[in-house]
Amino acid sequence: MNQYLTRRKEVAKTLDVNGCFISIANDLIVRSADSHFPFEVNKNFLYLTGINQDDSVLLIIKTEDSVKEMIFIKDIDPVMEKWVGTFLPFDQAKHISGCEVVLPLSSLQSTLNRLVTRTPIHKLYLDHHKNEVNAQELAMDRFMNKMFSNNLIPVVLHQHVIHQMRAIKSHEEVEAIRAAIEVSKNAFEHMLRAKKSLTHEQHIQATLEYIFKMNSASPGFDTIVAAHKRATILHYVENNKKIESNSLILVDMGSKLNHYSSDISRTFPHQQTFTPLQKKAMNVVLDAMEVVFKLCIPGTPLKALNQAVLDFYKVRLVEDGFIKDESEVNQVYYHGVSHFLGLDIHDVGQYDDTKLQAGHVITVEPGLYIESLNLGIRIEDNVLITNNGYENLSQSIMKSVEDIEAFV
Ligand SMILES: [Mn+2]
Repeated sequence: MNQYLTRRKEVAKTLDVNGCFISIANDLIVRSADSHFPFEVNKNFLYLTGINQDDSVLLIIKTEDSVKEMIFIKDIDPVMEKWVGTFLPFDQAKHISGCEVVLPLSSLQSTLNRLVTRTPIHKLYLDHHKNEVNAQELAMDRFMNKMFSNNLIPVVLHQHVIHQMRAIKSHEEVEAIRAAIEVSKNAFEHMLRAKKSLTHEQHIQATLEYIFKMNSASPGFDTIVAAHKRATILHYVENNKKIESNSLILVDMGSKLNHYSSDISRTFPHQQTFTPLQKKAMNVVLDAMEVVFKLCIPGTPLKALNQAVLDFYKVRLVEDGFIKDESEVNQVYYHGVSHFLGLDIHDVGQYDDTKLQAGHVITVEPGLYIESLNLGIRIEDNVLITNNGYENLSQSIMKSVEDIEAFV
């Protein structure tokens, strides 16, 4: 069965009778004058339909004796097609989504009116992703204001249901992530081979992203290339400084291929080899990864992974002389060790009180950041939780001191 159809059937099971689920693809956002930002599809909508076109709408309507699905896509506009390219044809939308009813967007309001009066709909289930109660206006807000401006039908938020589904990856999704990781691997190795001629952070970024592009991939997030003390800034994306000799370079990159992203961090020396201090610090972080890997089995609370890193650091960093007292750990390690990975980089899923399950794909990314030593290290792999443990999907991207020195 079409995977999108299967997923929609799962969503339908969670609706009450006379309920209508609504998911929309997002609209285009104006950049300036008549130009728009590149379209970014709502990943839940993509997950449920496979359709990647702005202004598309999915309705799932459940009544006493049936479930109806409808997808609305933009009416074909031959004039606009000459400017912006072909619109998704209706038969193709049907084929991709496995949904038999694909209608022009211009008929949406009348369809909604009919549903409300004749079905009748008693509850709207919205796929609405807000991070904060008063967050900026999103496409769903605009949609609801336009379509349901005087609405008295109760609304419930239903995005968490799709988020729970998305957290468990299918075989096809894991393969897609694997393919994205392969591109990041190629990019990293290609960049290391060219390293001698790359004198500035932006040269490294350009070299990595060149390989992404050559493999039909794109950056899933703004690539971070941070040398020297700039690597202690977690989301440093300026990437525009000359690289100091003897410094460490941190790259955090994620090629995105067919909508799925990898998220890989590696740290390597500007010269051919690490200094003894850099080597010592690298090995602390690499050992922290092993501590986390051991916990990557179904049933481990997600929170326990980061706690394990903190517990390990409290002993090891004091032992190795990087901090004087365990209370200083938070000054040299100040992010979480793990997040879900998938259609989004910080992928959806329940973060509080969740336990690892087979099918979760998470990052394992301990770091160590000591500004006074001009030292910022982050090493990040992408891990699939399996029935009895884990598979490190990015195992083959070199990360150890020995492997990197040997390679360059
Ligand atoms: Mn990450």
